[in-house]
Amino acid sequence: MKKEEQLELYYQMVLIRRSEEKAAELYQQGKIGGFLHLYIGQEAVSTGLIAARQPQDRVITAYRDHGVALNCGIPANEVMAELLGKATGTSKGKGGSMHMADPARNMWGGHAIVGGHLPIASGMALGDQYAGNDNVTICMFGDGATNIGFFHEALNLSKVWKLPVLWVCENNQYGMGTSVERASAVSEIRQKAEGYQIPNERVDGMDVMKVYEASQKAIEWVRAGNGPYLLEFITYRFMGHSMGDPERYRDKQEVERWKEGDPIGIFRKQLTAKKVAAKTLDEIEERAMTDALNAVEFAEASPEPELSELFADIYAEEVHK
Ligand SMILES: Cc1ncc(C[n+]2csc(CCOP(=O)(O)OP(=O)(O)O)c2C)c(N)n1
Ligand SMILES: [Mg+2]
Repeated sequence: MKKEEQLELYYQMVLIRRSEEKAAELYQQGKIGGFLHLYIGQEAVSTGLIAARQPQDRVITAYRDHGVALNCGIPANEVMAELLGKATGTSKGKGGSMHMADPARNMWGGHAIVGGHLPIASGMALGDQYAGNDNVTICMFGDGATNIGFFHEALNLSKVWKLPVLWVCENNQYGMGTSVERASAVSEIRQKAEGYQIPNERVDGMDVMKVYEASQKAIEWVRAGNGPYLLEFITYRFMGHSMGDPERYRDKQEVERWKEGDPIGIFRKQLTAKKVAAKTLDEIEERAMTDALNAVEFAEASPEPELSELFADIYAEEVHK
């Protein structure tokens, strides 16, 4: 990857971090309603993964979706406005934190039902296979989702029908307050793909370049018509499951240990070793901060959705007319 592209990835990772830090503040001020699940600590996964996709490749994920939305090219202003429930948000302020979406950018959401979007991913891949194009569907989900029936149905059909889908498990060690060891019969999530004879790989998810390389190989393998592939990225969320999590299930030392391997810090060291000046990286960090602050300003100044919008964009529209 060219140096400029690497610097762009650095920018994206810092933008996610700064935007979410601001979002946490806004949540505490009562300006964001509902749940807020932060991606802080996991930035390398979606940043490296989505950098490896082509624009025609579809991305679908769970509710921890702010970083994914930014990586897919949804402007920070629209992500922040969505968090505040404003009409200028990427889902017109009617989706909120868990439902960031923009089909024009091939970002198919933001889904709140654990595992519920996996069969949707198989369906999208089936649609592309039927249409005869070479799009790849990239479906991201947590370790917890792999204990749900949807996961097994979706993986099974994807193999039976040789669907062009890349399954991406973000193993951040916990599903809410339950560790992988306590919830999953196998500790290596990738082993679950073996049951469906889906080729798979376990990769360090704190190193954006390793994520990128593994993702690029896997995406092109799927695009070549070989059927599904599963990647398991080992990562960690630095914050609670959602805002207000008392975190009684893990000790502070464990969190501190993982923070020593901060994906932004790791990437900064790698770039510095490649002779990128500290000043260049500092400027990128400042730009990300400015963009996050501008996004907050834009979101706060934006209008609420009109009442007339209440029944627009829902299946039951006709019934309510
Ligand atoms: C079907 C369903 N069951 C339970 C929940 C409640 N719930 C929300 S998040 C979550 C944990 C999921 O963990 P994981 O898939 O590892 O994702 P992470 O939060 O770690 O990103 C649960 C059980 C839900 N949203 N949907
Ligand atoms: Mg998890």
